[in-house]
Amino acid sequence: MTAINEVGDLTIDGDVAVLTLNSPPVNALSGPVRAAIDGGIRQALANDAAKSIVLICEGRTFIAGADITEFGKAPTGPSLFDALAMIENSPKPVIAAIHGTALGGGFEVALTCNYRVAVPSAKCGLPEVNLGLLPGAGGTQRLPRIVGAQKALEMVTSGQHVGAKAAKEMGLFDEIVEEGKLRQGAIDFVRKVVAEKRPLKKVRDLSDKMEADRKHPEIFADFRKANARKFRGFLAPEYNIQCIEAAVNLPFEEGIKVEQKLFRELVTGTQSAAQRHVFFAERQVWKLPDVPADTPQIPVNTVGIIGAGTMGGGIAMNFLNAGIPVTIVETKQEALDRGLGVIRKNYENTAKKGRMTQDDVEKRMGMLKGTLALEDLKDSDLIIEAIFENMDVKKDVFGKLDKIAKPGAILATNTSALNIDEIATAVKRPEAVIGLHFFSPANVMRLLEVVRADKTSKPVIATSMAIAKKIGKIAALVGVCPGFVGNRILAQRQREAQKLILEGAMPWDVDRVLYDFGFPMGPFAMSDLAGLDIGWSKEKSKGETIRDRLCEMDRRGQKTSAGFYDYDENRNAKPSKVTEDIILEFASKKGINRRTISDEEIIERCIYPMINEGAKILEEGKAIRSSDIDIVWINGYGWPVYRGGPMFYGDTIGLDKVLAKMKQFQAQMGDDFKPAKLLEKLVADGKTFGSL
Ligand code: 3H9
Repeated sequence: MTAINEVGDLTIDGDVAVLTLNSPPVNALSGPVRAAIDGGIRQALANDAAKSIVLICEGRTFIAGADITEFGKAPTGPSLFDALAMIENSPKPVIAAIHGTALGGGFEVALTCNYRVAVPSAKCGLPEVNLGLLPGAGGTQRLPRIVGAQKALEMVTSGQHVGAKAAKEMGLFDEIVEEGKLRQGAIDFVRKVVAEKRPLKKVRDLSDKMEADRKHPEIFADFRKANARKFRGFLAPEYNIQCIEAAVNLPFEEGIKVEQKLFRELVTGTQSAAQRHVFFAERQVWKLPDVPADTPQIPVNTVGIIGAGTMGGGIAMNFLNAGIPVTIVETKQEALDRGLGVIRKNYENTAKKGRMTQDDVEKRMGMLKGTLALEDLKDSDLIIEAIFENMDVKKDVFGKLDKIAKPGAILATNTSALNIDEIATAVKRPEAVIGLHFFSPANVMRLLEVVRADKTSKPVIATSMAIAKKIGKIAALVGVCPGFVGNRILAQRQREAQKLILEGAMPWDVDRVLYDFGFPMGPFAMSDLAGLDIGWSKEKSKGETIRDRLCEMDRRGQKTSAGFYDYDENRNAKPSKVTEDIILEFASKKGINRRTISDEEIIERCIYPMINEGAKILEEGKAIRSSDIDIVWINGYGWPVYRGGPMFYGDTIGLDKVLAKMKQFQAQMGDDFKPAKLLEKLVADGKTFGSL
């Protein structure tokens, strides 16, 4: 065995040179890994005994891509193109031996090899699009030459991982070898290649699929049209499509030039920077400075849920999907039956769409027990209260739970607004109390705010984070404050949106600007969807707000075909004259001199106070990191991924610009815009949220 460098070594196994890379955690293509490939192939070529070369990796995976941390830094060592040229120009066959995930640049390395051998559990893919990128090492030119344009388009714009069996069928893998016997399997395969004197297959030379696709230029227009909604706002999918188009229409070398040019544009742009930030933020969010990874956890084998309404039912489905039995409690048989019925209907709808079998439906329903007796939660390891938002009622429930729940059980509340420290005073074991704030629909939305109260124990926090992961959520640990992190920031945007429509904009102006910013919908369309009457009561309504007036007229949102907007029978929204008149009347009563409001002001008024509130949250220690706030807003409120979250966005546009506007607005409109101390300090120090 010869060491090439600190991450690669070469072993001559009879007539086969085996180049092994070992760069934990994922063998990413850092400078040393590129140097090991380049140097390893050179040495293998210089060794007369070696007739062929196997490229294999140690650890959990084959190369999982370029080293994302290197982007934006000065490159060291040979370029990836140099390393790939060594492989592709090798006169001896080079075989990639794949386990784990061959992704991005890693799969591009494999596509440059003459053959690919993999174990059954291996996967491959080009997920660059999820980082706002495109495969920049020949992947967009080689992939379609094997699978054709249509399949290549699907793969590069979705970033999907393809399993070994499918990869073999598509021609991406040449041979599947026994699990655990990859090295020997690859050596046997390459010996066969040499013995049979098979030609040195180069993917770049394949042309039949490209010639066939050239006769169907409509593939691209059709693909763009079919995916327009999904790709809205993102640059990378379109750039990926252009590269596949180049593969079909241009010679290989010309196609590579297009790929290079577009890759450079993306990698230096703000969208990819934002998406790379999100990639790392999603991994950081699980790391809790004062709750180490080895904190003891409480085994959660059974879950109790109090309340079978929309939230309780949705929460229950998460656990049933993960194979954890649930007991759900209601106070009345009718409500219980309704709740259980909704859960069954949701599952049956999924089955109808072919995404689950009827057997799966029955299995899940078989793990769900409905009851009217709170005592039935005495054996639950985790109990989640999901009743309506009333402090007295919640405290009463927790008081009762305290007497019923077994020692060590976690007592969680799904409150989105109430003070969890106060709820915890209702029990003699406040260390067991935590907030698990699910977002509606709870079985769909990825975000979970795990709310740590003053006395919550570390095992309870560690277990809550672990269980969140188990049920497929992304969890952010936050502290107790009004609205926690997500809704507290939302309140800023909502307040400004309401003010703007009195000052001169219309709801559809605000919605359009925020939709164009990248949100799935604006605040007024959102209110119509949710129902304007949430938290509104006919008896108490005094016509004091625009919402009061709309609800009083039975314009309660989409469900009544009218709210801020008018809706046709297909739920298409149209600006409403009625709403407009109400707004104008309100503004005039308040003596507001309406003015033209620019799109720019809508963004600044709605978004900058969110960034400022995020700074206050950080200052108060209610979120651990600014990137955790970004995770909350991306996964819970539809913040566009390509803008990286509110805090990253603040850094991108410049905190000095945000601060200057906040000060200007404060002078004009008062302390709603009072800058956070942290914002002032960061600007004074020339720092960003990302630098904290
Ligand atoms: C590319 O290839 C561009 C080329 O086309 C062009 C070049 C010219 N770099 O996810 P995990 C870290 S773009 C650096 O928790 P899992 C990760 O941060 C790249 N670091 O494990 C984490 O660190 P920590 C295209 C990376 O088992 C640790 O590894 N490739 C990279 O759940 C473990 O990660 C991709 O987009 C990287 N490329 O999942 C693949 N990848 O422990 C991105 C991971 O400090 N990676 N890390 O928090 C993945 O999808 C998953 O990490 C993978 C493993 C499926 C591989």
